[in-house]
Parts: sequence; structure tokens; C-alpha cells
Amino acid sequence: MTEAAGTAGADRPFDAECLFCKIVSGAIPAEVVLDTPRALAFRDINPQAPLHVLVIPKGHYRDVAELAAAGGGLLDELVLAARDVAVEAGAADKGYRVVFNVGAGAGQTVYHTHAHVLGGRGLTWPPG
Ligand code: IU
Repeated sequence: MTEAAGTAGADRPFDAECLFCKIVSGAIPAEVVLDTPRALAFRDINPQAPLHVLVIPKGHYRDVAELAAAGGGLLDELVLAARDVAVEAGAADKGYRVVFNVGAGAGQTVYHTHAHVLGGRGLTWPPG
């Protein structure tokens, strides 16, 4: 979290400089597909598959490890929200991928935990 981090009145960590915190607050629009008390899912602006949705905690945690360390079942909620997104999109039967990039070397560019939910096409392994 940055120096601007704090709480935004909902008793959860908040970073006023964070793009995804601004999406949670509604200051920046997003195409939301799932909204729960503690998680939000919205379409990635640069989709890499027919289904490419980001699932984020509403609170600000810089990466999935920090989220997991915070406890409270948030990581479970994100994974189950990812499943719900894939089911709703009709992508679950053929398989989907849930990816957390951690750190710049792995391609993380936004330091607010997000699960990429990818599906709707065949997905190869290993990833690039
Ligand atoms: P990454 O794992 O940190 O690289 O993923 C960040 C994702 O956020 C990436 O796929 C972007 O296309 C996506 N994104 C977005 O959906 N909306 C935005 O305003 C911005 C990035 I900036």
C-alpha cells in the first residue's frame, strides 16, 4: 500500500491512488459482471480470451499473497467468484483459467490483487 492507503469508510484497506480502488468506489467506470459485498468482477479492457474478467477484493491488497495473509476467507471468495463468472459465461464446462500475476517479472502491472478469469477458447500451457 502507498502512503495514501487508509480505509474508505467501509472498514477495508483503501488506496486513493489505486486504479482498482477507484473502480470499486465508482470513480472510474467498469463493465461489472458480479458484485458481492467483498468482491467485484469486471471485464478486462484488453481481453486475451472470449472470457477475460478480473475478480478483485473490494479492499486494497497489493497481491494475492498479501490478500491470503490477511485471512478472513477473502481468497476463497475470489476463487468462488471466479467460478461463478465462468459458469455464468458458459465457460466452466470446457475449463477456464484463474491467474494471479505476482510482481513485475510475472507481468503484474496493477498492484491491487486481481484474479484473471480466462476462458471461452482452448488455453495452452505453459503460458508465456
Ligand atoms: P496484470 O496481471 O497486473 O498485468 O493485470 C492488469 C490487468 O488490468 C490487465 O489485463 C489490463 O488489461 C487490465 N486493466 C483493466 O481492465 N482496466 C484498466 O483500466 C487497466 C488495466 I490501467
